[in-house]
Parts: sequence; structure tokens; C-alpha cells
Amino acid sequence: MEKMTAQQYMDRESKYGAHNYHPLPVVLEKGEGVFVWDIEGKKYFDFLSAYSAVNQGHCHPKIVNAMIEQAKKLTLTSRAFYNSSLGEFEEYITKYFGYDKVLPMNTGAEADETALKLCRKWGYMKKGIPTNEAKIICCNENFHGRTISIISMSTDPDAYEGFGPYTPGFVKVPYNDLEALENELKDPNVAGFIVEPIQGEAGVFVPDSGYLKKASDLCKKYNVLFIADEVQTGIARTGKLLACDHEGVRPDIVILGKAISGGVFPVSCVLADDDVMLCIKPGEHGSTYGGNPIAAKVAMAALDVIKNEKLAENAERLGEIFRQELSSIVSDMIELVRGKGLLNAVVIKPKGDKTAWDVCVVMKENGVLAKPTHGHIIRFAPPLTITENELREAMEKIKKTFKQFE
Ligand code: IF1
Repeated sequence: MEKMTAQQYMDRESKYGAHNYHPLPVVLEKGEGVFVWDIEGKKYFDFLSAYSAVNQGHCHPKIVNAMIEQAKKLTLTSRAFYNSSLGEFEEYITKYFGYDKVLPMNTGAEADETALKLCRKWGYMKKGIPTNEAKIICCNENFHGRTISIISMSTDPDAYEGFGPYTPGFVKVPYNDLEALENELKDPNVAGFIVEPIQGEAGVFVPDSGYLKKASDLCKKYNVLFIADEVQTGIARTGKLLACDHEGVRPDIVILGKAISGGVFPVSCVLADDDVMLCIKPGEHGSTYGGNPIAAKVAMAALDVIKNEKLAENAERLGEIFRQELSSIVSDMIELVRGKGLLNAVVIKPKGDKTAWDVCVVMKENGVLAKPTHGHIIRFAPPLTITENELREAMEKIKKTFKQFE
């Protein structure tokens, strides 16, 4: 049989798959550490890390082995029965992050939904909000996933338009605006405030230093739950285990996903203390796959790797170097560099008809994969296992790319 070309792979996806994505034209078939290879054997630095899911590097042997070993033994029981791995994971992760309880799910959106339900339930049971009156404050330009309720929080027409009617009960405030937040917090029917410590989809928008701490203090003052969506920022990506750790903030609810499995298996979860978590009773929430034995073993291995390989420390140190190097590039297409740890972005000023998309295509030719967001922002988020030498090597390719647009 003749070998398929990249074009044939892409055409087949286009013919048989829904058109809900617009991928960069590269067909990958192998990954190891910070590298991925396409079907022709060309090697690339992965500077997207599956949107920060592959923080531990591609196909990390410890995580993959944990999956294989468990897959040979027991894959799924549902939560109708106990399984011998779930409790081990629950103890491990609650001690790891310092919370009383965990509720396991599979995807980020599901964990966000879980947090919203938990928050509303707490609002009725503990805060005494009248039935069906609970409100949750969210931020403009947020990204929390793709379900109907979550897109009801969105201010991005691409995310919400054409999918109404929307779920009521959300109040939107500008991100990074404490005054607007406090105004809404005064409403006694507000149960929670959900926030990304750094807005990823918005283009790696880092709030002013002190914002999270003050927002969390305000929530305490008004008896409102502070809910941190750390799906993208968590698990060492920004240079600390959680992005909230930069300001010493301890959220009432933490939402985790993506890198909690190192990109090996869909795992997500919500962390909270008993006062909040025990508001949900048997039969009120769950998921067939949530808390399955493979997920449990994979997540423990993935979190082990974060600590053993000191990935938070590496992200912090290399992030500084990366931003320094990026900022040193002289190009009239670079408007701004921002980020924290190894979650960074460059705001691109289009040049003639050349946009961030064109930059990413040329960068791909040069051996670095990244993806534009909102048309004019390029996100750079390599696996946190990257070494300084690898980072500098990738940097040369990025510099070369911008030179080609001179
Ligand atoms: C896609 C963005 C990144 C998230 C936060 C929940 C979820 C996400 C803070 C939902 C998901 C993704 C999904 C991915 C693109 C991506 C993304 F640009 F859309 F914002 F990472 F930057 N909370 N983020 O960032 O998690 O249900 O997808 O597991 O392809 O849509 P999920």
C-alpha cells in the first residue's frame, strides 16, 4: 500500500470529521519529551503542549507505564462499586494540594460544571440564598469550556452565538477590575466568583499583581466562594504548582484538568473542603468514567513527575529567560510579550497581509509548533521538561522566523 501524504490525511479529516477546528497544516504521529514528529519524520519543538496538557513532556515513560499496568488489570468499574485505586488517588491528591476532598471527572469543562453545581448547592444550603436565585460572577473574556452552561458565561460570540437559549444566573464583570467585582459581590444572592488566574484563551492575559489576593479577600468579606479555574494555569505551568500560589491565595474551590494526567488520559477534578464538598450528596452528581482506575493511576504518576523533576522551578527559571529572549527580538511584528512561567504569548502586529497565522506556518517550517489565538496572538507553552539548551535552540528558530518577515 502506498504511504499517505500529509494532504491526504488532512483531506480525510476534512471529509469525515466535523469542521469545529482549523488546525495548522502538520500531521503528527509521534511524540517524546519536548519533541513531536510528523508523518514524514520531520521533528518539531512542541510549543503548545496540547494547550498545557503535556506539561510533563510527550509520552512520559512513568505516566505511560502507570496507564499500561493499570489497563492490564482493571479499567472501569463505574462508581456503582468501589475500586482499589480511587481511594489511593483521592488521598494522594488531597494531601498534594491541601484540601479535604476531591471530586474526579474527565474533562476541564466537566470539572468547571461540577464547580458551578457545587457552588450553587453551597449557596442554597450554607449561605441561605432563596431557591433558584443563586448567581455566580464570571469575567469578561473568560474561557471555561464548551458546554451550554459554560458558554452562557462567555463574552466571545464565536463561543456562544447560535447556541442559545443560555443558562441564567451568571453575572459578568471586567477581568482585573476589583471595583466592578465588589459592586456585584454586595448582592446577597451571589454564591461564587469563578476566575482564571491568568486568562489563557484571552491571549495569556496576566492580571495586575495583587488582583487575585484582593479578589479572594473580597469574596471572604461577602461570604462568596472564590473558584479558581486552574485547568490551564495549574500543575506547574506558570512556575508554581497553582497560579494562585504566586499570591498565596487558597481558593475555596480549585478546578484542575489537562496536565493532571500529563496528556495521557482525560482526567479532571474539583478540590474543596468538607464545608463545600459535602453539599453534594449521593445521586446528585457524577460521571461514568470519573474516578476510573486508569485515571487514578495516571494522575498520581503525572503529579509525581511534577515534583520529582522539579517542573515548577524549571518553568519559573526558563520562563524568565524565554520572555527576556523574546523581548530582545527586534521586529515590527512584535507588539508585546507577556506571560508567567512557561505560559507566554506574543501579540502580533500584522504586516501587510501577513498575520500571526503566517508567522506560525513559517515557524512550523523552521521546526517550532505554536498556534495563534484571536487572530493576532501567538501562545508559547512548551513542555515544562524543556532544558535551557533546548529552549535556546528553539529560540533561534523563533528569531529566524521573525527575521524572515523583515
Ligand atoms: C480547545 C483555549 C487553551 C481552559 C480553562 C476549562 C477548559 C479550558 C481555563 C476546558 C480549555 C482549551 C480547550 C482547547 C483550547 C484550549 C484553550 F484557547 F481555548 F483557551 F488552553 F488556551 N478551563 N482550554 O483553558 O477544558 O473541556 O477542553 O478539557 O481545543 O478548545 P476541556
